[in-house]
Amino acid sequence: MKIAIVCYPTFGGSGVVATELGLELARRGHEIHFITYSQPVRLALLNPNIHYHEVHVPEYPLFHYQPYELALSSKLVDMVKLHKIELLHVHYAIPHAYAGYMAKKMLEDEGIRIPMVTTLHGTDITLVGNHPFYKPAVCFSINKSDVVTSVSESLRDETYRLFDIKKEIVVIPNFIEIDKNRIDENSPCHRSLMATKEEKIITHISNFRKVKRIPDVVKIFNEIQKEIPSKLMMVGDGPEKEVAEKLCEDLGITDKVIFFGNSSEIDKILCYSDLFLLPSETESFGLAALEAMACGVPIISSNSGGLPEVNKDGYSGYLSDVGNVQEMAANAIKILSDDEKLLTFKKNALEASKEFDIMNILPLYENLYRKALEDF
Ligand code: GMT
Repeated sequence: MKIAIVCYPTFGGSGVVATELGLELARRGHEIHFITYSQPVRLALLNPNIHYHEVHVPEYPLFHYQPYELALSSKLVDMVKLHKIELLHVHYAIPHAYAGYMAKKMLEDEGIRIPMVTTLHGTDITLVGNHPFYKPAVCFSINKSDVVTSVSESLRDETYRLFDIKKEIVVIPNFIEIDKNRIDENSPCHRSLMATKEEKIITHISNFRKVKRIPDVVKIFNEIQKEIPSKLMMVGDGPEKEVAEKLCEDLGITDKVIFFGNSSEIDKILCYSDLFLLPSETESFGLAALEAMACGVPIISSNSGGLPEVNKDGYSGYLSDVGNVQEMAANAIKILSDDEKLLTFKKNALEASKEFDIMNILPLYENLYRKALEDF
């Protein structure tokens, strides 16, 4: 199949999922065209089936806001015609589903019909899309998509609750390439660079937005380090990073916390991590948690959104109510203070991640595309 993938090219989960999906589809012989405003961070163009088309938005002083949707839909029209693309798969409803629908309509005017699959990822529904200024356009473009998928049951239910959706929403969970992430016993882990033998390593990876409850990460760690010698690895960047740095200073734990910034080598950090913290306010899935689990790292998370579908309470880690820092810290200490228990949780985390192996999930997308093309 010839498929165009529209996504955000950043470190965010939706862009990562879209890129990994495209890469695996290309390995399986499909022709994949990424259409976005810069090269996706995880995209290596080393496969003849992968094409990348950049959307340029010319700056014009009249515009207070440059019209990206217009440039994207025009680019989609041009690329579909030039490469005879058969299907559009847009990740993150805003503004991709809207621009995709406009492209479909423009193509229809020229006698070209093409189905559009929209994948909902989370904040496009729960935080941003739900804002009254966007809601009518988001609802419209979801209803106008030919196929709609969501990355968890929780997100599907939230979408039905928040919007007047008339279409079936198919749940296809996020995925991971298990083999790639499995810990290689022979490769050096560089644990000794980060902590002493006695210290446990706790990790958090995110875009440091408010929704991730970054101060809770620091507060949970603060409780842990009182009981267990440990270090906290903070990976990623965003508006709450300075807040976290300040809090570490106030709590007198700066020497125990390392801020890495954005990294494309998270597997290397996860390989020496003992525990992963994700106390988010809401999380449609929690791809970062799944990536940690695939590296054998247990999860202490909130129980909001789709997190219970990924992190199995009492098995791959523990779930607590949002904001219950004391319980999260107590559960972390319970796992970390007993080496045998820690080992069991590490094995369980890896085991639980296998449900989301790309080899199980990718055929679901392939079948969905085939059906979309047949029904169209
Ligand atoms: O919040 C993030 O981590 C970024 C955001 C995005 O749009 O890229 O992530 C959302 O999509 C991911 C991939 O499907 C999910 O794993 C995240 O849970 C989801 N984030 C939220 O729902 C807050």
